[in-house]
Amino acid sequence: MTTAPSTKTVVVLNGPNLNLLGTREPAVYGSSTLADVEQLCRQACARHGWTLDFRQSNHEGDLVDAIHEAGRLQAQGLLAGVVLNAGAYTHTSVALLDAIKGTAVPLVELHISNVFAREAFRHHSYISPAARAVMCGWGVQGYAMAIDGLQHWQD
Ligand code: CA2
Repeated sequence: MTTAPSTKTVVVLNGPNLNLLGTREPAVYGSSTLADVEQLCRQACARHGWTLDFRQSNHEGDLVDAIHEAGRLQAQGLLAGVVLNAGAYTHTSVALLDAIKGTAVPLVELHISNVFAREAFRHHSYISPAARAVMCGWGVQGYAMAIDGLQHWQD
């Protein structure tokens, strides 16, 4: 007897301070809250029949652990992909770079704002060399666009 395949999961990871979304700096990040972003992601996943695992952490190690978890899903053929907004860790974290390289998860690096139109320290990303795709400047709608884009990487 064959068992029905489990649905694939999209892991959306949000780094430090993104829990403050919608409460400050609306000119840079818009007025949507992180709960609104989760809702957008849930709708996008529903379009593709995928399960959503949506998380935010202010702690670098939690994000590393979440990427390792995604790697285990990937090994079981149950990962559609990872969308990572690492926040300020984008510009500092060799640990996240190593986690992405070490797990080889298909990952979209995402930023709400156009980081290249901002301060010079935001122009460098430790994550980009290990990401399959990089998106910035589309506002929170970028999350849904990134999830839709994962469709192109499925077998
Ligand atoms: O544009 C993005 O999505 C960023 O990843 C956001 C990070 C920033 O450090 C990156 O350079 C670009 C900051 C996230 C903090 O989000 C806040 C939102 C509202 C109020 C305060 C912080």
